[in-house]
Amino acid sequence: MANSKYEYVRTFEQSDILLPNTWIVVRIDGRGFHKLSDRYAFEKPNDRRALDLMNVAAVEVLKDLPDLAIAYGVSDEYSFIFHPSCELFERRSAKLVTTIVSTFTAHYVYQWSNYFPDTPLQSPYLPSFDGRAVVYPTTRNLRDYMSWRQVDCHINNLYNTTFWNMVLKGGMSNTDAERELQGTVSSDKNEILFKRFGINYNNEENIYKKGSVVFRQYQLEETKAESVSKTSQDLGEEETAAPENVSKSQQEKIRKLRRKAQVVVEHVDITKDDFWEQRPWILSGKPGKLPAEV
Ligand code: DGT
Ligand code: MG
Ligand code: MG
Repeated sequence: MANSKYEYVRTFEQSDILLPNTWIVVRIDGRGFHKLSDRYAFEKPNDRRALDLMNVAAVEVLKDLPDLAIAYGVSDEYSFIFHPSCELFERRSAKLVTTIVSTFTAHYVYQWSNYFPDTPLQSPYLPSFDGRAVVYPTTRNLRDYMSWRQVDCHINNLYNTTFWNMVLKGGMSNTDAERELQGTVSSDKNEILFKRFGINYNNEENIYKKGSVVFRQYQLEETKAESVSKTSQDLGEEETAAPENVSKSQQEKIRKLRRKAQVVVEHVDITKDDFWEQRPWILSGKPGKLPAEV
């Protein structure tokens, strides 16, 4: 086919292929959710409906994209993780990010009325999300990224829980509460919560304290601590120099196996080894055993 004289404009396109053999993290974040949460009267500091809606949208994204290994969500953000072996969209950043952002937003809007039946969405106050992709070369880096988000969740939730109790139950002004909390450490906040409001922070719900982890469920494996035969190894870092060459048909087979697994949402600690050791399929990229039929 003859090229048209306009064809040259293609040469302006720039490659955005992400570094091979690295973990890809696509983090999306609600745009202007401070305003949106006011507009639709989200409960403070945590609105269970808003979090459940974020989670249901994330589950749909994982179902739609079997290449995703795991996702982690807190507040108005979600991180979606692709394994280093992922070749989806030839690892083109814009394709990966825009597909995740639009799939997530579509499901968020589609499901809105199930979670907020009394406050329908109204234009121009419509939810939208931005997104970016970052690559991490080692499994340690990826785990540190996940830990960073979960520790952030804890720090923010302890602060917000204390702040909103001081304002809503304690009758303080926003400025006074903010001033009093300046320079406090977590034990100070725990003490304010307990002494003034009779709240033991440890008893708060895990979804608020730990955020939400979304992954495919297979049979759990024993942890290293439980296993006496295994020697201690460091994080199971893959030592191969070259990316594993997986054929197209093998990739399709793995996708099919992944589609059979149930996608679950849990509110658990992902900073410790246990979570990852019990679910080796997340870091290995190889599907685990489906739970035995009952
Ligand atoms: P951005 O991301 O720069 O467009 O701006 P925002 O406004 O989305 O700010 P961000 O993402 O740093 O912070 C998230 C906002 O969303 C924060 O102001 C509180 C609000 N938000 C998220 N989840 C809840 C919730 O469960 N309840 C309430 N009341 N607000 C929430
Ligand atoms: Mg935001
Ligand atoms: Mg945010």
